[in-house]
Amino acid sequence: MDKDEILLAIEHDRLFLLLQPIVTTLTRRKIFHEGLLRLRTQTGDIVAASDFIIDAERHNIVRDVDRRALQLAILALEKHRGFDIAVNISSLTTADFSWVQSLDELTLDRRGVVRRLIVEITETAAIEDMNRTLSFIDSLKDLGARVAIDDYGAGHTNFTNLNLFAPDIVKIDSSYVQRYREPNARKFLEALVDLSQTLAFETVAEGVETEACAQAMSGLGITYMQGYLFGQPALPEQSLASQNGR
Ligand code: G
Ligand code: MN
Repeated sequence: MDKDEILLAIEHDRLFLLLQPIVTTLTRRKIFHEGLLRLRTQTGDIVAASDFIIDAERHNIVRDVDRRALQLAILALEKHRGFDIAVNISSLTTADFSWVQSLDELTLDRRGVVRRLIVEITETAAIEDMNRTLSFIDSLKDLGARVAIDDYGAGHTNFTNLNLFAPDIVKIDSSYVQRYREPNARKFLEALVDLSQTLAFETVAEGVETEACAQAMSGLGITYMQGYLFGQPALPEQSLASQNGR
């Protein structure tokens, strides 16, 4: 996608968030939602974040996209009280303190909103520059936001990093979740749940599509589940119609 198409979409309010529910494993109550960014083109096509973020990075405008996504999340948090939202940031933003500054500025007079925000950082981005990531995470926590490590297990997984990052939540990559029957995946899931108790983080199983998988996650002691079994990404009004909240 070319640069102007993305910039115009930001300017003309054609970026929007779909929300996908995340439920507790024990009661299947919706507890928070992941905001998934979409772009509506001039001709009305809908493009998923994964299909234009790379272009935004290449054109050096991913900052603008991530700042807009943050704005949209804050607007949604204000409009729909009683539940929390997780936003994704690109790997470049993981080292961008001006994004944290935007969060600070956008929420100056409403700090309660920040406590309902979870920032998802992918493991691969997080380990690119450890020191920078650690201070980025610190500054988010200082503001009262929570931090989730996204797609955990998709990269070069290293349990030591989790100790350093001290995340609030670890989201387990769907590749491990969906292979729960295989001994290797199972061992990984068990070890991670063990570690979650030692390091006091919560866990999300991503990509839960079947009841059998949900039962397995429950048996393992995973805290939350996300996936098509519980809801597709949908417009906030739709997604929240059946919400439970906190
Ligand atoms: O990288 P991240 O985990 O933020 O990506 C979430 C993506 O996974 C979204 O594009 C979302 O639509 C997709 N997704 C959500 N639930 C499921 C699921 O149950 N199965 C599959 N295959 N994809 C899912
Ligand atoms: Mn995510």
